[in-house]
Amino acid sequence: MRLPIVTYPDKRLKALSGEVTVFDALLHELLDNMYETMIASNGIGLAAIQVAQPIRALIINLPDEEGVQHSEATLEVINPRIEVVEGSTYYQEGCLSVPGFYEDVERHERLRLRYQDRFGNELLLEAEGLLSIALQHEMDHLDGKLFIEKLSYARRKKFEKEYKKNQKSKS
Ligand code: Y12
Ligand code: CO
Repeated sequence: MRLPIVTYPDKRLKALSGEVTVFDALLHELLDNMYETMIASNGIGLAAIQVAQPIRALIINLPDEEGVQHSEATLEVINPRIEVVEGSTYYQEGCLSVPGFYEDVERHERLRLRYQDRFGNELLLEAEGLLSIALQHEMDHLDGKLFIEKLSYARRKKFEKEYKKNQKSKS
């Protein structure tokens, strides 16, 4: 089932999401619905809070070299903890909760992550490139942070101007 996406400036996006303690069918249904919602919206990453569920769960599905997203390539990340970070990189980010706005954001280039899968199994992941960036973007959602909060003062003003302009053109 496709779920409604919570968009800026909805206050729910500022919530600190709570640890997942129960790895049951309800969690699996939420993850499946998040996947359907993300793919239907042309997304590559989604955190549970973006569909109004304040739990520490996120999914990522990066396209292959031909730009195709395969369902079996979906990474489901529950209760992530970053252990080690290295380097710095910039990438033009977008977010399904901030539609129509893209901006360069600085992130760690590589990271090591401990997390759990949908069954509660503990896993370790070393990530770099786009996967590392996507993980950091989605993990920020778990702490109530949006990528626009990482922008410089000037770029944040640019965002606010564009946002107001878009709102006006809708009314
Ligand atoms: C690198 C940077 C950011 C991430 C986080 C995941 N972000 C997304 O999946 C964003 C997707 C997105 C899709 C949109 O829809 C279309 O392009 C059709 C969109 O909508 C508009 O711009 C109107 C906005 C964002 C992962 C890795
Ligand atoms: Co986002």
